[in-house]
Amino acid sequence: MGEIFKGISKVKFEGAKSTNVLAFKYYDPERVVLGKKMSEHLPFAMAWWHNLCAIGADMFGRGTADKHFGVKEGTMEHAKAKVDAGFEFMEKLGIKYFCWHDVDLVPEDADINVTNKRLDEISDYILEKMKGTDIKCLWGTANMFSNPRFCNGAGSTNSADVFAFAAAQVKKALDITVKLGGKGYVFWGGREGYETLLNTDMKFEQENIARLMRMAVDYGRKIGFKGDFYIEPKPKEPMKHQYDFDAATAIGFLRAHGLDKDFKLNIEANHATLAGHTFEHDLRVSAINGMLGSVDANQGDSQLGWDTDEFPFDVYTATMCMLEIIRAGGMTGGLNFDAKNRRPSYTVEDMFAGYILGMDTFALGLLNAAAIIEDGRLDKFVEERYASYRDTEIGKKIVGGKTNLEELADYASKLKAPAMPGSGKQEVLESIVNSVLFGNK
Ligand code: XUL
Ligand code: CO
Repeated sequence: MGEIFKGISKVKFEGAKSTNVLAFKYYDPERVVLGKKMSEHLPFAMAWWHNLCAIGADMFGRGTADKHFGVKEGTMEHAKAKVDAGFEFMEKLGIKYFCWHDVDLVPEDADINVTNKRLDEISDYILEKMKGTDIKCLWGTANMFSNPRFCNGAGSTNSADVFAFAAAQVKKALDITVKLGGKGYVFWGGREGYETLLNTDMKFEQENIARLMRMAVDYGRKIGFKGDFYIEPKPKEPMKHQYDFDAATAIGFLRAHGLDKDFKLNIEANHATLAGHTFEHDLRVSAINGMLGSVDANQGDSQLGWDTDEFPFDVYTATMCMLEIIRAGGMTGGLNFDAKNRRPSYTVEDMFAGYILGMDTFALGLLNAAAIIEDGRLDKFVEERYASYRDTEIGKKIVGGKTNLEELADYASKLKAPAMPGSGKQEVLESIVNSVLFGNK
């Protein structure tokens, strides 16, 4: 197949003053930040489902974008055209990774054997395409939420047959992930949750999810998968209650079931905010538990209560995200744009513009995070905020585990003035962030 995105050439860095819609203003892959190239700090990935499959349909209207790529949809020819389109898209943007669900790659047949054959064929085709490029698979996953059979979940389903079907899909998706050299394998528990407790054995359902994950680890390791398994937490949508509510819940689940050595987390911005957290909160929770694996980079809308999967535009949030990633010493995964164009943005130029926006936003986030770290005032403040545990005898005893309630009660009773902890200085710190970000404008 010839060029698909005709008229769009390789997207280049032109700098902040450029007015070229199809140029990077801040993402300069070769620029060195904190001793590493921008492209190494920012391992961007393309999400197969939004970019190559989604056409802007919603429950009130059909699609607005044309993703036929010149051939009939729902055919293997179309599946291959999507591969061609995806690789051309990634090469033009300089994106080095891609992520997929099994059913994003090929049309699903009623007979899983037919679907699996199609997956073999398309993965051969993708492997061929990867040759001669530096594009790699970031992670794969099985879609265990769209097919009606999964209406009660996959691992959490009430039906052993449906569970077996989910297992078959995970097995095949792992085969393809390994074949494509994927760095990770994701479980997003789309329908692993419940609508009402009236019909739900919560304990049993959670144990069964863990059983499915354990089988995935055992099989994956058997076929040579050395990467990380990831849970992608999300509190709700499509189910009312989802078991992987947020990072803390998912970590507790993994530890309770002995899965924490093989799993890390894939944190999605819009999922964290749906859980009532900031994006950086869930990143921090993952990082302090040694489980920050990968990121689904997008953003939600504070006025809407669902997952809008928008391209990242909020530079403050991208800054806080990059601060967390840098402080965690990086991630094993990458920054996957689990993001889609708004329905009225239906042109090919919009597809590119979405990624350019996201990549520039994260480049700004990286530059800002580096500036905040180099400025040092925030880190110093946090360090000094806890200085009493470092500098006083009683503080040292507390963190050293060398005291008890009796001694502390005695100590407190002798304190002359009521103890105050020192100002948190939030406004001062926010002002520092602004002055580092915006300099002498
Ligand atoms: C859904 C979502 C998924 C996962 C992969 O909200 O984020 O696309 O990233 O299944
Ligand atoms: Co996601």
